[in-house]
Amino acid sequence: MTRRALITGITGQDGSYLAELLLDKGYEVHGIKRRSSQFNTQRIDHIYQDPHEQHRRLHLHYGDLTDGSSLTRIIQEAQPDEIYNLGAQSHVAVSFETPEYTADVDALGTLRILEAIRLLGMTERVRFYQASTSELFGQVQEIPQRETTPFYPRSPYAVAKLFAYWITVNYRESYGMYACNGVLFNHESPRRGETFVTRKVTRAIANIAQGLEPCLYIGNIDSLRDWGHARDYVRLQWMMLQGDAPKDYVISTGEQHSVREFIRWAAEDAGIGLHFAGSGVDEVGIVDTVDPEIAPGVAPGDVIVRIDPRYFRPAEVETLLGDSSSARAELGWIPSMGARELCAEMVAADLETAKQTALLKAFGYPALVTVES
Ligand code: NDP
Ligand code: GDR
Repeated sequence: MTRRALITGITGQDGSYLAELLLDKGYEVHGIKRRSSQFNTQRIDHIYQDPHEQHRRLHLHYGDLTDGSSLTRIIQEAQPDEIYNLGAQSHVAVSFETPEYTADVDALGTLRILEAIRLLGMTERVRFYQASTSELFGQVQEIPQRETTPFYPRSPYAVAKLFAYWITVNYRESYGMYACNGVLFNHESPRRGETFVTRKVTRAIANIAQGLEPCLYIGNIDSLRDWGHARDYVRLQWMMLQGDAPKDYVISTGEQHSVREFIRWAAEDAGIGLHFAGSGVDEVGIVDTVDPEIAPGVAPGDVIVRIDPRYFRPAEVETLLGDSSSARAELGWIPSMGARELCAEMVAADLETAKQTALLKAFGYPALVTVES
């Protein structure tokens, strides 16, 4: 029997990697996408299957986590064995601007799915994965953070995810559902949204190296995070639904680095030696050395990083470091990549795009075709 999975948030970073993984494993994959005035399926275009194909295994449905009836309809149509709830307003800073919407999508959206499963009489059939987050730890009560560390959320996003965490536990305990939380620490990739800090940095540094942008404006560079690769983390999401009993796990690399360190690595990978000078909002990143082959757009002495307080948050999560020893011991999960290698992969991808853009800008389309062929 072909197994069926439904992914909310299939057009996002994790959704796209998870869809790839499940298709590779032979699943029939259903995904929920939102109506948008522009195409929003770029991350899954490479696995897209034409709806006119008879034997396709990827099916996209229009729906929204704020629209309970659409969720019920899709679950009824797709008849999934596994549901991965990855859809969310996932940007912490944006959640301070749109707290009510964030709660609607991230907290009530989770409840709507669980309730649809229950009302459709599918509690015994469906296994449910909830995308929980290290942001639940917020103002950390213990270092490193593990499954038993108390939560202290510090943003509307994190508070909404706290509700989602507990409603998932509640449906497991009340209705005997196979429902579990993956408490995932930050995970990134070349597909990461452009406004999250790692991608913002790798994209801007690549553009600066190619002379497309003068400067990276950034917020709190002292913030400490435990960054892993998204591909490793979606593998774990699948593993969590294959067990004998549902259980919540913390997932992390166990390595911690600062935003400042990440910026320096990205510059290094883009052929730029960089040092920081000044302090507070006057701190800047200055170019020391340049490899002109990779970074023709900058010169020693250029200031290419500046602090902009508009990126500070009303309440910050200063430090996160995970202890994922339970997942490693019980599920055999091991991350394949640490933050340094991850940064190099992201810079390489963004440099490729920046080089193409620079060529297009300088010589037009024929030059790009000549270089690529
Ligand atoms: P993304 O922001 O890349 O993707 C979010 C997805 O949710 C997109 O497909 C988006 O659609 C969809 N979405 C947003 N709003 C709605 C809505 N109202 N109805 C239906 N779908 C919606 O996030 P990631 O892939 O990085 O993260 C996946 C999940 O994991 C999220 O729930 C996130 O909060 C959580 N998480 C992420 C971590 C990380 O470091 N990446 C760490 C811990 C948890 P569209 O493409 O149209 O915008
Ligand atoms: P985070 O990720 O808030 O941890 O949430 P993000 O990359 O947005 O921020 C990480 C840290 O970097 C600091 N920072 C900046 N952040 C952004 N976005 N832009 C900036 O210019 C900037 N300058 C400094 C932030 O203050 C923060 O301390 C991510 C999301 O994927 C969530 O959905 C997920 O739950 C958590 O990771 C785990």
